[in-house]
Amino acid sequence: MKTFKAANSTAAFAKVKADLGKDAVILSNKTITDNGCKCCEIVAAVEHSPVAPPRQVTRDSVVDDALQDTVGWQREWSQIKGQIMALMKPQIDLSRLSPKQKMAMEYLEREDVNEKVLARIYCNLRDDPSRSIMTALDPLLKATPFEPMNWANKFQAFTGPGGAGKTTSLVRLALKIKKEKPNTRICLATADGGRGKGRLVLKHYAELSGLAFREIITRDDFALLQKESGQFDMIFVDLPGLPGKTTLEEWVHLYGMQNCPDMSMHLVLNPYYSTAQFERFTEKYKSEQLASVIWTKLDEACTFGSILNMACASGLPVSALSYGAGLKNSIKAASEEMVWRLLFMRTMPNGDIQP
Ligand SMILES: Nc1nc2c(ncn2[C@@H]2O[C@H](COP(=O)(O)OP(=O)(O)O)[C@@H](O)[C@H]2O)c(=O)[nH]1
Ligand SMILES: [Mg+2]
Repeated sequence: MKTFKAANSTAAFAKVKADLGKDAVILSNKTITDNGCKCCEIVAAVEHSPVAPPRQVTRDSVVDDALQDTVGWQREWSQIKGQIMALMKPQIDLSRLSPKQKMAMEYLEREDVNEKVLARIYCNLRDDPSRSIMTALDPLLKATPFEPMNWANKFQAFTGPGGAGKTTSLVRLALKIKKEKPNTRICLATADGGRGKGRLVLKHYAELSGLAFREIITRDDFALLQKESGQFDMIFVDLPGLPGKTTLEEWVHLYGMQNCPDMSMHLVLNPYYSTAQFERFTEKYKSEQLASVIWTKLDEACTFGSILNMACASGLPVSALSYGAGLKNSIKAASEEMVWRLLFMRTMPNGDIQP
């Protein structure tokens, strides 16, 4: 049994994993005061349990296991799908398409739309030379614009890799809603206190715009915020970039957010990560609570195929598009048309055309 102290639960948990490995069991996780500063203390241990006798495998036990482990089940299914797609790839015969369809397929490939998605589009087009590329694409991508009427949950949390644009997007979307509906009672909460900068940005804008500000150092603070959530119409939660081996599911458990039905999580990503990196992030940020993807730094990207790839891989809608670092006129609630304009015309959501 060991005690770990750090500025917040994220950092303390990273220490637990580095020291005790992935089988560590958390015995307690509290906010404490150390030298006058609030911080997190986790007590963790590694359990050496006797090896359980092998369970008899029956049809029911297999189904039970699968139902209990929905994430594992999805992973397996996505691997199977990947293998089917790999087998299908040589079957893509562009000469079976009409010249217009073929041109569209070649264009999408140049825009970094991946093989899996191209195979799906091909199957949709193959048997009907008059079918337009847009009717084949339409079912693959959905947008749910980031506007309060579409996102009714009280808690809106922003997750994703460090530097992706979580804090900036959160601030801009919160200020946009405040401007459109000044009576909305908004709270900005940060669980990213450790590194300092994001926390200060959030605090600064909260003070400047008359929004409430809360800090989430451990699960105790989140429980408190849930208790006082009646005071607010919307609570924006800024999550930290997760250290090396920590997954979003582990992190959410650590902060007691897994049983918060009133929370939507948005994954903030840039379109220009490599394929391997996207796969890594899809694994790391997989969660039942993920509700949308927010794409940022569109102004810095030269292809946008990854937006479609991610929509197909995750089934999540796109909710917002960010295309500049400034606070003003740099983020928009997403629509499907905006994404297609990006992909086919390199047109930013504000109408600017990418050279
Ligand atoms: N060019 C550009 N920069 C952006 C965009 N969104 C965010 N940034 C910048 O990216 C950097 C990291 O953003 P931040 O919100 O702190 O990322 P976080 O670590 O995910 O919270 C900051 O310098 C932002 O100004 C965008 O759409 N375009
Ligand atoms: Mg941040």
